[in-house]
Amino acid sequence: MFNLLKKKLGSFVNKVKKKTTKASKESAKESKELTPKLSIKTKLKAAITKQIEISESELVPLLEELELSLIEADVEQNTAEKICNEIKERLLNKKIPAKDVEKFIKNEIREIIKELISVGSFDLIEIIKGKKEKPFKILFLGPNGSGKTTTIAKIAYLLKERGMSSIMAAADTFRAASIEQLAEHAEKLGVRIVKHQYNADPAAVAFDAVKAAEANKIDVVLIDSAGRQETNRNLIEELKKISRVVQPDLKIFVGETIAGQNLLQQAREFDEALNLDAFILTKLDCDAKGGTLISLLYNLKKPVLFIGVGQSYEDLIKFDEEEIVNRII
Ligand SMILES: Nc1nc2c(ncn2[C@@H]2O[C@H](COP(=O)(O)OP(=O)(O)OP(=O)(O)O)[C@@H](O)[C@H]2O)c(=O)[nH]1
Ligand SMILES: [Mg+2]
Repeated sequence: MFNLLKKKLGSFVNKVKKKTTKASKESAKESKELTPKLSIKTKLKAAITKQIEISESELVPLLEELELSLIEADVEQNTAEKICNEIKERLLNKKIPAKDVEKFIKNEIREIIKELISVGSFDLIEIIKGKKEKPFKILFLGPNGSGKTTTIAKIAYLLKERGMSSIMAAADTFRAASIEQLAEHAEKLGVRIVKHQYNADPAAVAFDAVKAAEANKIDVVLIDSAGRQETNRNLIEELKKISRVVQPDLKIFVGETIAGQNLLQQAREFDEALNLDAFILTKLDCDAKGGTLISLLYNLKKPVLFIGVGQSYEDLIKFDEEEIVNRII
């Protein structure tokens, strides 16, 4: 009896401890004010001119703090450093109103980051509608487990909502149960699917899906592909072959926001081999801070078409750079 009580009390204490450390971590995050420590000389000048110019020595600690915040939010390390250097160049010796310095600087930083990651996106539905000859062909590719198959189902759902037809190509003939997984989505969504046997040539599956779309006047072909543990050479060759055979209108990289620092490297390798057109990033609902998006946009300069925020078909939202930057700063 006593032991049980002790056990219960112990777990209660642990829970409280966890909560308070979480709370103190959060307040530590909140206490990152990004406030420059102004020198007496700057303050005096401000009192007279109502403006300040932040010197390098005042700016450096603030930028160190910012770099840390970016890395904590999963921005890739070199990218965080480059962004901070850029901010330093732009803020150094800039005339700032002496009132609300902190608010002004935070806004400036937000605006600079937004500008650095702005790549000009496009609307997928508009682009599809804009193509004269049907079908519009999209190849989805990316690392293992990143959400390619689920995202294809979400896109098929979206197209249906917008009154467009689609057909799925089960061109992941590699992973066990991948064909059944896609077929299940196709059935639920009432969408056609083209599939072959496991280990069949993925390019042949994609080719047949395009032919079926042409014969049946289907608007869009959604081509699934295999993922591997790393960007394995065979996979890259396989994807290149699909690309050669069906000439997709878009090659979309599907990556997970929770992949953290690795994501940029993965996307770079796929991009070098296949010349990507756009990204869809998944799992932003899984406690991801979103810094991975900043790294991709800053370095690869390709639009992010959608963000995955859950496992249901509706959980696909348009990317909003404002919201991502606000999540981080
Ligand atoms: N929470 C959440 N889960 C997601 C999201 N997108 C995909 N998933 C889940 O992630 C897991 C992997 O998704 P898949 O669609 O099978 O990923 P894949 O890239 O096709 O995987 P492979 O075919 O093995 O390379 C599944 O359990 C999905 O339900 C998302 O936006 N949020
Ligand atoms: Mg898959």
